Amino acid sequence: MEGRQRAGFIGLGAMGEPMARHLHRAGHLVAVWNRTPARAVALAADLGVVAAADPAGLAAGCDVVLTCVSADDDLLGVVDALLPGLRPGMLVIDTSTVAPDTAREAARRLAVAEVGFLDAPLTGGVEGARNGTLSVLVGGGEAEFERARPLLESFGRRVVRFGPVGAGQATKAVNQVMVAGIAEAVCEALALAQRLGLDSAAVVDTLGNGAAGSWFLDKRGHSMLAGRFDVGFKLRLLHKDLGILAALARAEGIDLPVVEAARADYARLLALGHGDEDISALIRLKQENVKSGTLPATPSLPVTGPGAP
Ligand code: NA7
Repeated sequence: MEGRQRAGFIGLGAMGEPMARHLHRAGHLVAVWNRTPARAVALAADLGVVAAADPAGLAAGCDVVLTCVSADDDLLGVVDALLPGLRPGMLVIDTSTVAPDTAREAARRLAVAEVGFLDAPLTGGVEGARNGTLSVLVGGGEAEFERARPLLESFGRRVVRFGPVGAGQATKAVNQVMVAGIAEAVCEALALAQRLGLDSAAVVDTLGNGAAGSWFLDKRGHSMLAGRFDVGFKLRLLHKDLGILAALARAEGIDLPVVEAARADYARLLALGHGDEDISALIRLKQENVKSGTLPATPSLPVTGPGAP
């Protein structure tokens, strides 16, 4: 039956590992592969599935292969490594965030082997992956989508097809503009609350209940105020997504100023060695900005010297 397709999972990182567990719970998972083998060996032992020796070996025992790797070149490398093990009629579903053009290129390479492809990037973060409450943004053919639906619903609460291959990634790009902009606003606001000497924990709880409420403020407000950036979404990955958006803006001949500002901030944090921290580590820069005098030390700071009124 359709719901019992044999699935293999490639890329057992922060998102992939919990998603593979959901596929297993739903009865689909038969094999896993990860570039760093220890992760695959540990999960396979835990779940009683096969730890494949390589992507082609994994493909040989599956009907559907799901991937969740870091970036564009990683995905295309995995697709190439899968090809020797794929059979006509199989389906590859990529849940990584890559450029729409990369999704279309992966689909082209797989079509040569008569293998279907869906781009299926995710929103909902590591918590969403653990809880099986992700939104899955799908691009690809309707028949492939219906075939994939039971697998995607094992970890996705909302599974929506937006159009042909690439449309899922285009939708994810739209999402990342909002993710980046909300992070800019929340981190800037909480650094200001600290600067003004407010009870910033009470600010999070109280303002989070009103028009300024957001997933990011709710889930990351308290941890960023405590200086904890170990949970969640690595900022190097958002920086990568903002690069995808910058390329989209160039291709469309438009400006995305929110994206440009956020991209510059995350480039700075990467250069400072914070790439593996959660995106809420952006508050570090907002706190520094305050210290370096972007805002006056107190609202009533006396102004002296030439030109003073
Ligand atoms: P993580 O936790 O950094 O995990 C990335 C995974 O991708 C991890 O399993 C990596 O293997 C794997 N990876 C990275 N590069 C490659 C290459 N070249 N070949 C094979 N496997 C690779 O990221 P997340 O799980 O948070 O995010 C994954 C995607 O979802 C990303 O596109 C996000 O933007 C959204 P490793 O264990 O390091 O050997």
